[in-house]
Amino acid sequence: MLNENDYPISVQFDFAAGTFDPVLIRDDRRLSDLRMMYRDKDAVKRTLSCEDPLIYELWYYPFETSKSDMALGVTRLLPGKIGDEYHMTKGHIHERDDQPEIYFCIKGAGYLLLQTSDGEFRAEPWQAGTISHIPPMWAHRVVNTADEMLVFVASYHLSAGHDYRPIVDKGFRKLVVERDGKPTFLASPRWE
Ligand code: M6P
Ligand code: ZN
Repeated sequence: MLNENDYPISVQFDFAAGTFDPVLIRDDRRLSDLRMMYRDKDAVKRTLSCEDPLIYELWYYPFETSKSDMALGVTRLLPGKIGDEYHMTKGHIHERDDQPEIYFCIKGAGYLLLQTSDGEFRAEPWQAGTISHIPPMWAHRVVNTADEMLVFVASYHLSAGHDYRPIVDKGFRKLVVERDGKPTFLASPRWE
């Protein structure tokens, strides 16, 4: 017997705008939400003393049925840097260790950073059209290294859960910073 949440739903994605309609939940992440993630604490302080810039927008549509759940998320990551470090998502690992995710880069360019709790690290170069599978047990973060907005679509089970603690505590092994106008990987001092 189907209940009212068990029927198919479609939303319409606008590729040029990087938005979809209808959207059920919208959330903003500002520098104050990411202050622990950036290396240059003086740059964070200096910026926050005059403004709290928007780093990314999250657009969600949770599909919850009587048997399962799945989320559609669209992340809109603005171009820019804090100090010399590019704008990025906070990054998280799933609370459930059997839960993967798909990320699909629609617009812009940058990197998907992936890391296990043992410190295995990968950086997947991203451009519009790249689709990445994030296996279970890999923390994930997206970095925008271009001068336009980076938009990606995510799909995952809502039951996966978001754990931000390992990222706040130690961060990723590599920081993505600008050197001579180009994105460069820097070993994080927190891993040395
Ligand atoms: C994607 C999904 C979401 C995540 C968002 C931003 O849309 O992975 O689950 O919340 O990106 O990433 P973060 O939570 O690390 O800031
Ligand atoms: Zn995830």
